[in-house]
Amino acid sequence: MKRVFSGIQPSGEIHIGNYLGAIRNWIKLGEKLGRDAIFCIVDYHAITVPYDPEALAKRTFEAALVNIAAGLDPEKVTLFVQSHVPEHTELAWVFTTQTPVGDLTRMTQYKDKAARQVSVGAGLLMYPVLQAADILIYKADTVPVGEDQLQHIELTREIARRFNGRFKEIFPEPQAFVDPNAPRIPGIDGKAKMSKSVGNTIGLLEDPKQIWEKIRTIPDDPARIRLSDPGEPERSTVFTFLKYVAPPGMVQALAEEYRQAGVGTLVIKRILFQEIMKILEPIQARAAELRRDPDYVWDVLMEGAKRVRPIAQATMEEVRQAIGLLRPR
Ligand code: AQP
Repeated sequence: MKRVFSGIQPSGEIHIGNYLGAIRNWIKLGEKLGRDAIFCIVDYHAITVPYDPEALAKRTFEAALVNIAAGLDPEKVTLFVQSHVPEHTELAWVFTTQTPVGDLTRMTQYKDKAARQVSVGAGLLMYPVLQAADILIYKADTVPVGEDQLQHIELTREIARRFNGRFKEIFPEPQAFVDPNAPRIPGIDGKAKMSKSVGNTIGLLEDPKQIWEKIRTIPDDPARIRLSDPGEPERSTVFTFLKYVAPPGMVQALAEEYRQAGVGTLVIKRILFQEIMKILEPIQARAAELRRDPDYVWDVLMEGAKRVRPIAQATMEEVRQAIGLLRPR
């Protein structure tokens, strides 16, 4: 592993699914790789679905702030905003011309998101092509993501392979890196995955009272109607969450009691709330500090873009020559 790249969309509040599935891994990789751990707030991706232009800049800044608050160390890694390095979209266009439409229409994320829209923009279809450009412009070999992104990373490999075969061997074929302990965090509705655009999230900076209200709604084993009914932890979304955030010994003991109807759901939900807040409290405290010093976040982002842009420019120049463009004299 020499260089990693990953991105996060400023399309809403960053949630514990993002944290457990991706950001936690980014922090670990940053410890190992330093500046070659490159992380990006992908604002051009966030505009592939309907969005509020008034809110985009603020959300982009917030996404950076939350990542730093969550433990991404800007003194070690590189963090920047996608639109500050315009070569990403330039490379995406080149890849667009080389990617069969059929490869894009079969993407699960495209199908899911398109189904939720009245009018589907072409940008939503091209989403994974831009993602491929984000990764390949830095010749990254590893992409730490949640399981939901595996199909896109496979497409990135195909795009690299196709380009290398047709023009010139420029790009590595990057590997996805999914945390086996948290590949896909479900939504608090117990369905699919926790997702900003579905609104089934627990935000990293959400008010604890609001978080508790949400935890109260997490579905329990539907077969357990009375407190005296034995429960099956495997059927309870409360336990699914608990496994991600509480020590295994604690989860095992609670599961045992639950099976014997020795503990009420509300008690387990209280414990889940406490365990989640143990993770979120330091993040929220650090975020409050960063809010008092926004210039620090600005400096991180400006410095990050300044550092990676020459890499992106050099790759783009290789690409322009490889595909046969007339270069200016
Ligand atoms: N529920 C999840 N479990 C594990 N990992 C997840 N990720 C997202 N949701 C989960 C991972 O977080 C990283 C950043 O995701 P993103 O914001 O760029 O896009 P996303 O995957 O599409 O996240 P959302 O919340 O579902 O956003 P919307 O609804 O706007 O598309 C990625 O590595 C992702 O795998």
